[in-house]
Amino acid sequence: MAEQKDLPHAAGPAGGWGSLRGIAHAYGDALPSPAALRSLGRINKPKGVMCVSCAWPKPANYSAFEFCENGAKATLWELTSARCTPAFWDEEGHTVTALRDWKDHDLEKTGRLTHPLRYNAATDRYEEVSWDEAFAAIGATLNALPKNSAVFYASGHAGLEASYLYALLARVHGTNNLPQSSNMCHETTSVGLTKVIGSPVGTIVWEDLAETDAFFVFGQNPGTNSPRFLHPMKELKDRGGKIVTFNPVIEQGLVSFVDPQSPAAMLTGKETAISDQYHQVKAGGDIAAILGLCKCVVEADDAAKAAGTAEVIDHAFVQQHTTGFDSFIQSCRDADWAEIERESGLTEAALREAAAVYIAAEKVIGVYGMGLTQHAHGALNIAMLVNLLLLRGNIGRPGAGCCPVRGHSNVQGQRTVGIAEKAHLVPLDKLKELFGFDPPTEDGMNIVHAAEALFEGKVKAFISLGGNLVRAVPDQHRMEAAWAAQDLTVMVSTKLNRSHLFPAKQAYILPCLGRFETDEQATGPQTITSEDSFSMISASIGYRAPVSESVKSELAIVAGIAKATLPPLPTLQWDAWTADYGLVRDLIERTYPDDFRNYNKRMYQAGGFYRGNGAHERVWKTPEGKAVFTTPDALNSVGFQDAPGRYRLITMRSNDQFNTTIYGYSDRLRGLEGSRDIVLMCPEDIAEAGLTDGQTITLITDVADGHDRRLSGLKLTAYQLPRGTIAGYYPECNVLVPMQHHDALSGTPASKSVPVRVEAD
Ligand SMILES: Nc1nc2c(c(=O)[nH]1)N[C@H]1C(S)=C(S)[C@@H](COP(=O)(O)OP(=O)(O)OC[C@H]3O[C@@H](n4cnc5c(=O)[nH]c(N)nc54)[C@H](O)[C@@H]3O)O[C@H]1N2
Ligand SMILES: Nc1nc2c(c(=O)[nH]1)N[C@H]1C(S)=C(S)[C@@H](COP(=O)(O)OP(=O)(O)OC[C@H]3O[C@@H](n4cnc5c(=O)[nH]c(N)nc54)[C@H](O)[C@@H]3O)O[C@H]1N2
Ligand SMILES: [Mo]
Repeated sequence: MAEQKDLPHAAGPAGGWGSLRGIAHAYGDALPSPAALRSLGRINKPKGVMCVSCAWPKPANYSAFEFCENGAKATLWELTSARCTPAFWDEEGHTVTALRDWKDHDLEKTGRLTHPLRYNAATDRYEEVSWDEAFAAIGATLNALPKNSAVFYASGHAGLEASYLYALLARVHGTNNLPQSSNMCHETTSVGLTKVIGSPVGTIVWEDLAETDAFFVFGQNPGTNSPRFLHPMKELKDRGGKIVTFNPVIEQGLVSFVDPQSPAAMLTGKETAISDQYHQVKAGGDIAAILGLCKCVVEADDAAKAAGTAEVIDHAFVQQHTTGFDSFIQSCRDADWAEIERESGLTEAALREAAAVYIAAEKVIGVYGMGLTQHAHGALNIAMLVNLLLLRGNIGRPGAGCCPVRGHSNVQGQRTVGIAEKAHLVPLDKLKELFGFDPPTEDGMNIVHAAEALFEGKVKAFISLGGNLVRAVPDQHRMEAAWAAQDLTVMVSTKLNRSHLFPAKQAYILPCLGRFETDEQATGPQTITSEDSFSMISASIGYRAPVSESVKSELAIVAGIAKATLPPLPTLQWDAWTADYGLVRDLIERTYPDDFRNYNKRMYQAGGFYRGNGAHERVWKTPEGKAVFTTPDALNSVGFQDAPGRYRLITMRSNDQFNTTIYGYSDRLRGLEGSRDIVLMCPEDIAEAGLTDGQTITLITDVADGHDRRLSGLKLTAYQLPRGTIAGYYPECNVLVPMQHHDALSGTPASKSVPVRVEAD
């Protein structure tokens, strides 16, 4: 366990009074109406509203306040009473160009968007436009362009119904260019997990959390990004289970937790220690670390065999369910501890301690997030974690499994219902049968492909269903220029953001309802559904008055664009579908009958309904028909060589943001306050580089590809990190990430190890 007293910025526990202060602070800043606070009680309840924040599931037996600090912040941020009306653009200094100097926080703080807007290049401002005019112009422009020059992006916000129709719109238009935010996030999981266990998503269900003996947590930060996960973690600790964490940064949520929903804990300040062991692996060092763990398991199994005691490897499982075992085992035996230590930054002794917990636990859940996915060999990171789990049969039995923690509340579900650039993931024959058109069979572009095509001027139109792509992707400066050079940008948004400030020749901002608002259509109020990290699908019903009479639901906007763009096939019932979302759910059920059986009824079940997952039942949908052991061909995941003066930069989230939405400047759980323009480095590296704590520096990307990428004015901040690993905030650091620096298999940007140099300002 790393020594807390060594931390230059020791912070209080996750949860506790600090989290209530965090919520109160966001409340003060986000200006919600008092009724907004009452909305918190409706989050994640049956017939309530699914939290707009992360994709952590809601339990069937929900507690009175099934929300968390950051869910509350996201809610209050959406329910702000501030409005960004067309009058905003009449004010002095509010030109698009001038607004580029504003911070992300200040842009979104202008409040909810209330009217459809069109960019006017003559005044350099957006101005109000009617919905009909906007739809007609968008349709005409899309139809004048080559079909494959249009891209239909989705961030993971919109519900399953709008998402299904959005994918249908793109395909009837003639393209599979349907990238999604998961291309920057868990695409490594979709591709990497599918390769080794035949499932693109996690294998555990809610009940497994209560049964497990240990969590092994790699590169996921529940305290900030999925705080409701801290409750099952605390429960595991209360029943004597173990948590072992691998993370270069000491994340307070993984150190200790005070349950803000427990009056006793709040009054006594009783902290639950979360991690029994905290291993500060180097950024990109997980492959070596996990190889070390597996080496210990193999050794223990050999010893057991020699001593005639119970086997450590589950050989019956391995025999029946896996392939590739012999080669992998050989690589464990061959692995050299000195190399493992050098590549992971961890000692053999520390890894042996972690392996002892793994071996002693009967049921283990492997948890991971962006710390594994966002690397040049991210898919190998995941395959290594799966290797570890497979050795002891820890997939597909109660209390055990693989748990990727997803990001956006419906990011997984959007992929389920057809937002996918890969044609083979979609039942195209079903679409043809249902709608009578020939869906495109050629793969579309993922985010990296789309960005590269933008740089080459081949993409001419970008439609965004939510999100802030220009700010979220790598190579932000190149993106901004290329984005603005297009013929058309259309952004379906709730708040103003940086992507709006690089309008194409024709640019529209189309404001949509938030999830808390009543979605009143011709047949009455509508329900939407979403899918969480555990493949549970549940309903969400808004009940607050819409922010303005001029906003539309996401589904109505998609239908509006579709009607204005596509030929009027009799099978395309855009008006009827907009009037009754139940009809869209019927279509989803007909397209995916196994997953969505009896959809319109089951969506109201407490906790939602389970879509099912082969790997959970030990049915492996891989080409081999088995789970696959992967022999590593690299010992770190960074994809570049170490060199003197070259650091591995982690781009991290603060406790006061949701992706590019910045609530404030308090990263409370890391003890960092007041500024996001900082870079963290360990004291030894600061000294060796001849720098001093507190001085301002420039980060320069250490890649020789003809592009100069740098970020200046960052305050160097001494922090307890492994040697050679430094950290700065996402999205600010996105100017530094080269577009070509991504996971080899899935294309997920390698945002957790960017090669950079440091220069004093
Ligand atoms: N409040 C809040 N909630 C969110 C979000 C948000 O921005 N704010 N974003 C949502 C989204 S879209 C997503 S995808 C999830 C993201 O949630 P997470 O997956 O937790 O993502 P990050 O915070 O980017 O990084 C996770 C952790 O990886 C560690 N890490 C970095 N590099 C390495 C490495 O090489 N190895 C290991 N082992 N660890 C490493 C970092 O220190 C960090 O603690 O959260 C979702 N929930
Ligand atoms: N360097 C670096 N880059 C990263 C990451 C990283 O860790 N490091 N993380 C990556 C990850 S995991 C992700 S998921 C992406 C996120 O990328 P995106 O999903 O594109 O970005 P967000 O910041 O989530 O989008 C915020 C905007 O969404 C809009 N919005 C909010 N709610 C709604 C809604 O209900 N409906 C609609 N239509 N719009 C809404 C608002 O206008 C808001 O400004 O960023 C990626 N980029
Ligand atoms: Mo994400």
